[in-house]
Amino acid sequence: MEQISTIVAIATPPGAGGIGIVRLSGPDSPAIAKSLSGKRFTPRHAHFISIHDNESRIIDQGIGLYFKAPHSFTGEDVVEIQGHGSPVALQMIVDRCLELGAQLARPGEFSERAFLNDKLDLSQAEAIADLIESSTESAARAAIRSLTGEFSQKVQVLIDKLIALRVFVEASIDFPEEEIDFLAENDVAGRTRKVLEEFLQMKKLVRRGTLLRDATRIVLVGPPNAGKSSLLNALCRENRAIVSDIPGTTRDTLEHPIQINGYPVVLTDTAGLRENADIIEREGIKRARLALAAADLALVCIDDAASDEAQINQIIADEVPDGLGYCVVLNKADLAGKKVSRDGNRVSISAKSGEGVDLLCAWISDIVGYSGHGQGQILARQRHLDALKRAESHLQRGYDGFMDTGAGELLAEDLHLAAQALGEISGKMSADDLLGEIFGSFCIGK
Ligand SMILES: Nc1nc2c(ncn2[C@@H]2O[C@H](COP(=O)(O)OP(=O)(O)OP(=O)(O)O)[C@@H](O)[C@H]2O)c(=O)[nH]1
Ligand SMILES: [Mg+2]
Repeated sequence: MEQISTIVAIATPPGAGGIGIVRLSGPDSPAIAKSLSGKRFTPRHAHFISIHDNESRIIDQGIGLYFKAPHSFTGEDVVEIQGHGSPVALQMIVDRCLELGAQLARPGEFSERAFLNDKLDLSQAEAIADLIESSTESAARAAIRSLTGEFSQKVQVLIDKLIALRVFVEASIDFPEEEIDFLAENDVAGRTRKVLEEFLQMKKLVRRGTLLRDATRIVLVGPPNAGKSSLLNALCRENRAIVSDIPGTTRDTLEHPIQINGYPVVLTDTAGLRENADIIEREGIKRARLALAAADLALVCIDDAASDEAQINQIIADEVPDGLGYCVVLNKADLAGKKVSRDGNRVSISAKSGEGVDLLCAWISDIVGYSGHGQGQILARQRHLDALKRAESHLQRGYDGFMDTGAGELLAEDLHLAAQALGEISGKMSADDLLGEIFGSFCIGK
């Protein structure tokens, strides 16, 4: 059997702080703690300790804690040394632990061990990383829900339904004559359809969950002087970009993160698009188009007092990449003598006064799927959505085949594959390389 190593890392963020924590996990943790401090740690007791180097000189003083296996984060013997938050002293403690036989932890190795010891499933481990990195309150709340297992439970319910359906389908293959009523074909089809509907709901939830994690990139484009920079300022509620009545004011692209309904968004202001620009502006326009190519959504900003329908259509045809969602922001409603309003993907506003900006935010929320209350919202990753989609396509294929041929065998196999794909979310059926990929993206000490 492979010997389990004892790992060590600084668990607190880099830099100086009031307290810094060195974390050890593995069978040698208590012995290393004893060598460091000269004390034998009692589980779940706070010990005041002096930490010594190999020549018995004091490196630091602090608190030592011992969490005996399996009652620890990783499920192994864990020791935490809370020293003063001096990066140098913390590194000396780590070095001393290495001398005493510990190994430096890889990024995410503590969480990986927690997963391998069944302390967390995969989506919970990911939720820890997401909680630490969350940029909005909604994301943090959703991460906590995923962390406490709400997401895993929902996935498990679906897996259980797939398994129950498979048992039912296989029974109908094995006993086609005996219980013909109970195992009527319609029943199999009806039940499969029901599960497919539940996949739809789950997909919505998970898609919203991925949006919470990854900011939506919204790019503001349009002719010079249309009011793009004014709109950026209105959306961020601060004077971020230079505004002037000279066309061609903005050259560089300018990014600013904001929240809409608690969801993270990154806005990008760009140079006004026009022919006959000077060399610097041309570079700006090139950058605007690059930003647009990487955007999730475009706000096409138009001066409503100075443009006609043909010009609006022209700029959309010329500049908005195929398939990219966009909103025509008819700006300067005050000058055009119009009321602020929202009609389809056209929103009439006045960026200068801020009137109508709420209508635009509502449009963005609706399009991107931010609307609806955050209750029950979980945090999810693209990986989860991919697994869900794969599971759904197995189920759909099985259903279509069953409707065509009435053959339960293929449906049963597809149900099995669907459950397996879903199992990747919690990691109960994941390949090793997938695990390495996921935990490798964590930071050290986690
Ligand atoms: N009356 C009125 N003026 C506006 C409105 N929005 C912007 N402006 C004015 O229009 C002018 C251009 O605004 P900017 O925000 O700099 O326009 P821009 O699209 O960023 O321009 P470039 O950076 O040159 O491409 C400024 O004088 C703004 O004060 C509005 O809603 N109403
Ligand atoms: Mg500008």
